[in-house]
Amino acid sequence: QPIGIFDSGVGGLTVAKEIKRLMPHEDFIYFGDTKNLPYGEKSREAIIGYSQNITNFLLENNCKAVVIACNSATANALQEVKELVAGRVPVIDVINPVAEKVAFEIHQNVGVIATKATVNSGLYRKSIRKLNKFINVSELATPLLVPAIEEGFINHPITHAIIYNYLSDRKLKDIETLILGCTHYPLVIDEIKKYYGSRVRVIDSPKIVASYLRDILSKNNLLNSQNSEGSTQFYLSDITKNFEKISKKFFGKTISLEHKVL
Ligand code: DGN
Repeated sequence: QPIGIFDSGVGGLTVAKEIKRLMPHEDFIYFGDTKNLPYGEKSREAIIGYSQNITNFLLENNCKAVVIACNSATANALQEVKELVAGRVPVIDVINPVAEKVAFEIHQNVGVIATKATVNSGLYRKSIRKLNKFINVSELATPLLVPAIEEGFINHPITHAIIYNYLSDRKLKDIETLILGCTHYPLVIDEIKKYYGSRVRVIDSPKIVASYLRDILSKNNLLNSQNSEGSTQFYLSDITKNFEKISKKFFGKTISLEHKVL
């Protein structure tokens, strides 16, 4: 049985890649909702609807776990996705595993950069402070980053300028740790790290989510045997040049993309 992973576009690939690296014997179905992207700018109702449709598709395809590899979908639709799944398979999101880790580390001021949809939900702040109320959490919406990344402007002066502009915001002045609260952002993690040098620790969320997923699958006896080959199937609601370009960078030249409108 495959593991189902979804995002609005290429962002979830940063999570999928880590999951695949950690669990090479697993089969995957990746759904990129490129037709409805960007989720970060959409209403809560719209995000809930997209997430439910994709979850139904993953369940119809017999997935043994659903990974919401999108912060905007987690922040707005986690509860609804869980209700739809109704305990049939585990649902893994990208915010809670990170909040659980960060809440018990030594630092006082944590920053989060994310889309508007994620920042408006305040879910990072709530999840971290529920576990440790001595940590201050400052969340900043950085909406120009997703379109810049989707355009393929990686290691590009435009993205560089956007990053410098956002990270110099007063809200992030005293932070010791920065969470990349959008699955697209690890694609520009080197540029973000360059801004801070060693002053601020930048959290690699996909790694945390991947190991969280492995623990859950292992606890539920759901991991494939070490002999199985492992496969990945990609479905997109709109096949875009940009997805083709970035996904090839991640998964090599051979991947095939299937068009699927839900
Ligand atoms: N990758 C999504 C996230 O983690 O929030 C956002 C992408 C988007 O659609 N704006």
